[in-house]
Amino acid sequence: MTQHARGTPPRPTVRTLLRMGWWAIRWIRPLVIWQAFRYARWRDRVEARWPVATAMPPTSGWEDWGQVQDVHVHPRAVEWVFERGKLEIAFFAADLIRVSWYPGQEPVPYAIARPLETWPEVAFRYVERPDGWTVQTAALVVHVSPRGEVRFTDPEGRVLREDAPPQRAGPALRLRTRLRPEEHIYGLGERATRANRRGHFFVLWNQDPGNYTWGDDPLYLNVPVYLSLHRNGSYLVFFENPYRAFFDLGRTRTDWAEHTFAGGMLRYYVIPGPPARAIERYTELTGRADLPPLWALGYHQSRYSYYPETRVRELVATFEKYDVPVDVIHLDIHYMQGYRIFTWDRERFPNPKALAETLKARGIRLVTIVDPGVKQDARYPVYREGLEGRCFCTLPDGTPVRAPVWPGWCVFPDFTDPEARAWWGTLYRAFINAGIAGFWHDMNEPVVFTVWGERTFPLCTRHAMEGRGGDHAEAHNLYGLLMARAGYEGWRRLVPDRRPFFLSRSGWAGLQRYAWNWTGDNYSDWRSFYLSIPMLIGLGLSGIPFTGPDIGGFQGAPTPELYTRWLQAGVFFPFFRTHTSIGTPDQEPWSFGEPYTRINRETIRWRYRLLFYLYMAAWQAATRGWPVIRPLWWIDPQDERLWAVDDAFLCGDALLVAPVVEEGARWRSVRLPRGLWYDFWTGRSYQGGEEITVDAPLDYTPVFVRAGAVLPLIEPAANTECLSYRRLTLRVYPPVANREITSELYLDSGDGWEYLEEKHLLSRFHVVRDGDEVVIRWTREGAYPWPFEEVMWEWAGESPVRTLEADGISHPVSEGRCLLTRPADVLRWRP
Ligand code: MIG
Repeated sequence: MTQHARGTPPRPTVRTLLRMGWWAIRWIRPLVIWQAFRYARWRDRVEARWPVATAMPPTSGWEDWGQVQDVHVHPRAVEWVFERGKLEIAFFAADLIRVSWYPGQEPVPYAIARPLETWPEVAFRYVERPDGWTVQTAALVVHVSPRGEVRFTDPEGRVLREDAPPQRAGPALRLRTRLRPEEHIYGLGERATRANRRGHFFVLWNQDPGNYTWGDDPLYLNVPVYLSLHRNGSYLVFFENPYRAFFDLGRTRTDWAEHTFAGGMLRYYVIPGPPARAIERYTELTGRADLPPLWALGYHQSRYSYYPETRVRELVATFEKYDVPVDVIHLDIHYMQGYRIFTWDRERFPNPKALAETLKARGIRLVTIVDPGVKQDARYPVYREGLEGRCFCTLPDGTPVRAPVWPGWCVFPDFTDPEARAWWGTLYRAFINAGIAGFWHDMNEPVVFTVWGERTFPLCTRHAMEGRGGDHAEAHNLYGLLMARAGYEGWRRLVPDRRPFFLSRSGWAGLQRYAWNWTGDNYSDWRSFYLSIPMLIGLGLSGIPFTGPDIGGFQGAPTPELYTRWLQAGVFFPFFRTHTSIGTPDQEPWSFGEPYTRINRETIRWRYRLLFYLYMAAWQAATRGWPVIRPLWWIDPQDERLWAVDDAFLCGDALLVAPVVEEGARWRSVRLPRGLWYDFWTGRSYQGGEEITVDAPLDYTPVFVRAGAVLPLIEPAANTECLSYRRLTLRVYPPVANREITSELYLDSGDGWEYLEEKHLLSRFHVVRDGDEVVIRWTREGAYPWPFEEVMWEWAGESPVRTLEADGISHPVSEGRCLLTRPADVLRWRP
């Protein structure tokens, strides 16, 4: 058992302390370290004065709800009255139910995008049985026993999940769930471990781990949601409870999961069904991302920090000199005046607007970092305004909560207060007017500097919680989510006609509605590169599709080879950004000399060639909640051999990416899902369902294309502002069997909201083999005009084709290619 499980506060390891100490001495001013010492003392005092019962769950005193006394059936819910409380099961949809055990403190529904009232009524059947009661919808049967066991089965009677009678001790709650021997578990937000979470112990408490590597837990962003896969099927469960929680997923007892919450209510949603469908439902409940502006899918360059302005201009010039595409440059904390958020250091950046304009003229955008801490400085308008508006967090007696961060003593907005959020949303105005294209939220776990103890606010800090009131034990995990919400809503008011771009380090369930996420302060080593794959898979399965690691690693310096390999994998990550820490060597695509510069340039150019492919995956995320990065089992959940794969992933519907995560490796093996696959680089086909070994020269990372796919490729460009719409290449990977495979291609103007009013063009390519021929039916919907002048059709099959018939007219195919000027409805490839 860990310390956490025994109920004592998490204590950093000696290693972390040493690491943090060294970091602090190097980069934090001595005065601020002194403040961190004073903060720690003060925090201990106020926490002793206002103890919080929900700081940590107790180790003893657990009791259950007793026996069922009575049952009530309502139009959308069934209620069981127990000796010590009640159980309510509410129906959102046939495959979405909510389980609530009362008493308990109702959550403020920050995660929920679609409340119960907005779902159509669900038909369900209620049956009394000798061993309890069942309620049944078209997709799920729930059985409740007289002592409070709850069992979920599919309509055929296969057991999906079995919960033991829950327990409580004071405000704390505990639920044990039986695990099947082969059960695999995915999700829980951001985790530094394998994609399968089975057999691990997790803490759900957002925190800045300093730097992290495999096994460190928790990190910045926790989501109490997971997807479970076993031989009877799959389901998703989401616990709507933001308090500190411990999930022991079969570590202490291999066949049981134990979920312990320090407070709140035992309320969870269960969604049975295949993973893609379950995530669609989960994101219908908790919301989906907006379609990002197209430029956000381009390449981003960052470091801690690019300054002054001349350095930024030089950086842009160097991108041009080396002919490396780039869309976005990120400005880290040194652009500010003494780390005061929403200000500029006028010596370093004399004219931000002019800078943004010249960059924009070259197609490049600026994103600036924003921290939640507001420097305590009477002459600083943000501080004064926030104070006047009573926007900052306070203690129960009204004294402001003050803690040191980069600027020294700071106060912190209470993002659980709608008025504070509204005020905060206005602060971006001047930056938006200066041409800043997006915002990067950091330190929002929230984290503060302290010499000992938890690096966050005192738990007795008060929060508005939309007026109902609460403390930091409840609001902590919501802080990053609500900061993102404040920024996002501010943007939507200030900039009605452009899509927002927010990047957030912390978050909780529903973050996808407001922001992208990057995985924080990793290391420049091979292990951390490897780790980024299961991390992104896990975030995607937690509903957060737009994610990426610091490419090349944050802390330390990557070898040239590591940087190149990481960048090659990054082409397929939704968020494609190089970032590095302060005091590290240059980490730009050309920083490592030849042949790396040439390879890195080509790598980034591939990102731009694949841009509309990625945009399509982004559109799927926005409309269905599907992750962009998917585990291999996504397309074949029954194939158990794929359940534990961590070193390869699917990007969108058609591509399987097998990054080279080992130093010096020039080949690697990969287990392909069943079906036919094509090597993207060599064109060679492979029968899936097997482990194969392929070449992986330094120039590229192995990528495979699913048979039946139509892959859109465009000409690379310096950035998304200067994309050429002269030619679209559609590469056809012929299928073997008679099964129809559908590929999608989504196009619109790349920004703005017109796409919501049909101003988009959704193409579907239905590909099927018909004897010797391959037939493609191409349907198009939406009012956005086809933007390309010509389509180069490419045949990626191994057997030769001689003609391509487009709407009845034959065209010769030469070397597998055929140039057409217009879209067609039916195409036939003929040998
Ligand atoms: O304690 O703003 O994760 O990306 O460069 C470091 C400086 C604070 C942490 C972020 C990192 C960023 C850095 N920040």
